[in-house]
Amino acid sequence: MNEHSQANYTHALRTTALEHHFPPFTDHKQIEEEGGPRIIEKSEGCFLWDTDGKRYLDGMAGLWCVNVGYGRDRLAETAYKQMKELPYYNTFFKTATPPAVLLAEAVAGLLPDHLNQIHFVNSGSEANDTIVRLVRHYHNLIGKPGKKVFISRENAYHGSTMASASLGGMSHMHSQGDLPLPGFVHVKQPYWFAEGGDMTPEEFGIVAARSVEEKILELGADNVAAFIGEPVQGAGGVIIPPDTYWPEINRICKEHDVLLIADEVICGFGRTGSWFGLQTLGIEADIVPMAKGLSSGYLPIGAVAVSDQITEVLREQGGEFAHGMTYSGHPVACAVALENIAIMKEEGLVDRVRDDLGAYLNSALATLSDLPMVGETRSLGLLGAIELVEDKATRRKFDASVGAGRKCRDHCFDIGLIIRACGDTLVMSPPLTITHEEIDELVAMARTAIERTMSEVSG
Ligand code: PXG
Repeated sequence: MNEHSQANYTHALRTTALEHHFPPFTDHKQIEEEGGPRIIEKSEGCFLWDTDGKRYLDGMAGLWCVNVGYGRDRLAETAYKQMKELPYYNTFFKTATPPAVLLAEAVAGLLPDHLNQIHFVNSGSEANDTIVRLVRHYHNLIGKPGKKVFISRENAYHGSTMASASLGGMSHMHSQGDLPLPGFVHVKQPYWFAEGGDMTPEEFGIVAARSVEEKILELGADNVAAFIGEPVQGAGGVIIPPDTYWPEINRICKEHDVLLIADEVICGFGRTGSWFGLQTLGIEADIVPMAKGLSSGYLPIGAVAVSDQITEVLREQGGEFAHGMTYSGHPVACAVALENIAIMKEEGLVDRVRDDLGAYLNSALATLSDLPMVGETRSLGLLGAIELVEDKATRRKFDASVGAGRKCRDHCFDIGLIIRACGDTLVMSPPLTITHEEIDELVAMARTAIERTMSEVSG
């Protein structure tokens, strides 16, 4: 296509998008004013191209999911082969398919010993919705019908359906759809940089964990079903808890007989340098939702891993588990996920994050600390964050009306880098295949974007 017809093509798609495509997590009026969405059309490795031929380094791995990077022929060939063999069959009513069975075995093999049963769904939201039903059902079966309330954290993200958004702690989501539903409460997040005040991170980790215990005591342990937390909060701003946090949460959940759910939708599949974030951080979970990196986003699939203790009760006393979706354990998605795990193992991607890339990203981000606007950089594995602040010494944030994070994110796009802004926290989660040179490129582009933002906000 020549330049002229390429521009026409882009314009036509953007206009049609405005006419017919009702997009998620988008201000519809704003994209209309901007002439429509940017249209991403091609990919390879860690890079994306839009319809104008502009190249972007994808510092987000899509939406925290393309762990093996773009352009994997093996995954495309696996999907093609499975579609020819058996494009669809369900896993209801005493039936299964080879990919579903083999993927369940593979996922169980990556998890701690007590997590052996894997229930498939199509997304992280469905995984968490499923867990709400499953946990309530379990407590009814064991004669503790009062244990129904879920404790989560402010600013947590657990999905977008009615129950998973109720589990989440995002107030701007709650205000749409009259959420949370009854039976969901939220406590302090372990976000030292924003909320730790004069405490050391270690002291604050204990305080944040104890807010769970205080809530349990307030509600009565007989009324509390479970606590859910992401090992590292992703969409909330890559919030890496102080070292004291998760050990204290383990103690509290055990002591008060509260199930512990580790939401691994972002942290799972190598992101933190172990197969699961719970292994990196020592979380003793009873139930583990996952999605995203399970198939590296090549096809939609999620899963819930359930402890032996719970599955035993469901098997012995539960009768038929009356829950499932048409596409639960879809054979093509399962086959692709299985191949995705095989690629990760063969290329040693998880070890690479633990032994090399995690430290490399950490030091590369730290070079940004000389910028007056950078209050902190932090990372764990290939989850990274840059805090933009008005005053470094006191960690004082900009007034929300300044929109520093949003402005900086937009500069990144202009320069050719995709990272996300959670308020004024820039976050990233690149493919696990990223090279040192690409990390250097990412950080250099982030520096330019922050410098442009600094001159913009300081007049
Ligand atoms: N749990 C966690 C921890 C997530 O990050 C979900 C559950 C829901 O998964 P599904 O597959 O239903 O989207 C998520 C999803 C963002 C962003 O803006 C993050 C997610 C989804 C959309 C946007 O960072 N995380």
